[in-house]
Amino acid sequence: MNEKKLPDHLREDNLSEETRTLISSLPSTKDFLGKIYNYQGCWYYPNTLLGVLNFQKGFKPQETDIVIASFPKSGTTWLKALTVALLERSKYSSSDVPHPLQSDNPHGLVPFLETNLYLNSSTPDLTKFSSPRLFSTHMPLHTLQVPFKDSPCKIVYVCRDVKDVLVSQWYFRSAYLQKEVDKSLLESSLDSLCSGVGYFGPIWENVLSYWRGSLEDPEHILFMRYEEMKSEPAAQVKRLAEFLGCPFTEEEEEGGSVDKILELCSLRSLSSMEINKTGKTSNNVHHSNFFRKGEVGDSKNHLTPEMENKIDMIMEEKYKGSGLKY
Ligand code: PAP
Repeated sequence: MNEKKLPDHLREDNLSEETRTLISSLPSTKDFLGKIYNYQGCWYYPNTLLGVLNFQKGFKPQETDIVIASFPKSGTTWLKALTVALLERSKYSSSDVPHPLQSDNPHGLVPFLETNLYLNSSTPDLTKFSSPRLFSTHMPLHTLQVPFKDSPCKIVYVCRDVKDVLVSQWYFRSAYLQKEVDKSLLESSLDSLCSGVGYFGPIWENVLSYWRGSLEDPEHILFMRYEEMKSEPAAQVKRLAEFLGCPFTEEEEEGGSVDKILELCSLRSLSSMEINKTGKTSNNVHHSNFFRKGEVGDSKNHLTPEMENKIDMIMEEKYKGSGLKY
């Protein structure tokens, strides 16, 4: 694979000699894209790892910060859109004013700490963010919390059935590698997910870190599930609004505000916006790649019963005793 074609955060061309020396002592291995390193229990491609280190070194939290967290392909784009729509709803209640979601992709509005903002510097310019600042991450909770220690910021995590995450990851990877969706990439993605040795893996540790965090500190960490957002969207969006400290008023509910937000952020609406049909992220990923089917259980159409069983068995063992059911 030609490195230049890969999105910036998956490459290893940002590293200074100093960082190379620093990360050379970390456990490392190779996956289908290149070298990955284990830092604080999680695997990263080199440029992303530099972003994590930059973030831990330079980030200064503010009390009102909000972080959207997830394992990749778990519903991040949707949760970002919903959060923006909730927080901005009073400013854009009239349809004459263009909504921020119409001028940028949710990933542009809520950038990733490690793969966007801190990818190239430990002191990025954050002055364009107004309070509450909205950030996102795929890092596990303990890594995120290093600079956020003792900060009352709010973290919203979205979790999704691992089998659907796998299928979504397979399609996404095929798109940015500009390859046909072929079984060999599905198999290597399955191996990496099950072994835990893959980008942001192990998925179980990522999920469990936020699950436990949400049980210990429910005022600051909200655990959401993609499947519940699909099956009871209004209840889940109200739950999110309450957690973020901006609950819907009776008047808003009667005026249909919940449904308007759900409609604005639906896959159909977002994917048909011009910005999401034609734009690219700062890391060079087509916005359209973030929108596919958005269904629960699509894995049934792609995974063999053996593949499903393998994931279910590992998941059962990993989540055993945690109280987390899937
Ligand atoms: P990311 O981690 O790269 O940001 P993320 O947004 O978490 O990706 O996951 C993409 C999945 O969310 C896709 O699922 P699929 O491949 O199974 O279809 C995508 O279709 C789905 N998705 C994106 N936007 C929405 C939305 N508005 N409503 C529901 N699902 C959505």
